[in-house]
Amino acid sequence: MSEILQQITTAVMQGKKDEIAQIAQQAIDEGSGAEDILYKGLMPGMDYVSVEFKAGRVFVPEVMRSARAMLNVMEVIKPLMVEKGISMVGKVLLGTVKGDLHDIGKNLVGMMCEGAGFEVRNLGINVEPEKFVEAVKEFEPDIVGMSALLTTTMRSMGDTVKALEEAGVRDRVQIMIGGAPVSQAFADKIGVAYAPDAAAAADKAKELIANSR
Ligand code: B1M
Repeated sequence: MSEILQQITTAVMQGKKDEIAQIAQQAIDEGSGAEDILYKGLMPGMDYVSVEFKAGRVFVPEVMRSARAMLNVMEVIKPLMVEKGISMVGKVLLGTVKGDLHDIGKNLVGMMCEGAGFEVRNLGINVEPEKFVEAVKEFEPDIVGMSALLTTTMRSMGDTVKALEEAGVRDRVQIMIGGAPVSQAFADKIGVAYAPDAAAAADKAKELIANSR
C-alpha cells in the first residue's frame, strides 16, 4: 500500500481529526483516487478501531474522534466519489424512536456505519413511526436502524415495524435495532436484527447487505 494511504489509516486509528483532511488532500494531489482513500486508507483504520472497541481496548471518546477523522475526509472525497459514480456500500436510515431523546449511541452507530462505507441519513431523536415510513419511501434505504435507551420506548420499535408493514414497505428494507435496554430476544420477538454496540452495528449492517444481495 502507498505510504500516504498508510498515513491516512494511521490518522484514523489515532483519531487525528484535524490533520487528516490535509493528509487526504495531499493524497489526492499526489494522484490517489477517492476509492483508494476510502477502501485502502480510511476503512482499514476504522476496522482496527472497531476491533479494539469490541475488545474493550478503546472507548467511546476515542471512537468518536476516529469517526470524526473519517467523516472529515469523507467531506473531502465525497464530491470526487459522486463525480466518478463510486457507490457506497448501501444506505442506512437511522433514528431514535418516538418518546426517546437519547442520541449519543445512535450517532456513534451512524458514524461507524459511515466509516464502513454506508450512506447514512440520520432522522434524529423522538422519531414517529410515520416519519420512518415517509423517509423509507423517499430515501429508499437498504437498512432502517432504530435506537432506544428507555425501557418504555422499546415499544415504539415494534410500533415502527408495524407502521412499515401497514405502509407496505417492510419488505423493502432490513431492520436493525439497538440501545442499552434492547436485547437479541426482544429483536427476535419483533422480527428484526440486533446489534449490541456501534461497531457490531456496522458489522451487522454489512452482513445484512451481503445476505440480501
Ligand atoms: Co437518560 N437515561 N434519561 N438522559 N441517560 C439513561 C438511559 C438511564 C439508564 C439512566 C439511569 O437511570 N441509570 C435511564 C433509563 C432507564 C431505563 O428506562 N432503562 C434514563 C432515564 C430514566 C432518563 C430520563 C427519563 C430521566 C428523567 O428525565 N427523569 C430522561 C428521558 C428523556 C427521554 O428520552 N424522553 C433522560 C434524559 C437524558 C438526557 C437528555 C439528560 C441525556 C441524553 C442526552 C443525549 O443523548 N443527547 C441522558 C443520558 C446522557 C443518559 C445516560 C447517562 C447515558 C446514555 C449514553 O449516551 N450512553 C444513561 C445512563 C447510562 O447509560 N449510563 C441514561 C453512551 C452511549 C454511547 O451508549 O446510548 O447505550 P448507548 O449506545 C450504545 C449501545 O446501546 C448501542 O451502541 C452504542 C455505542 O456502542 N446502540 C445501538 C445504541 N443505539 C443503537 C442502535 C443500533 C445498534 C446499537 O442499531 C440501529
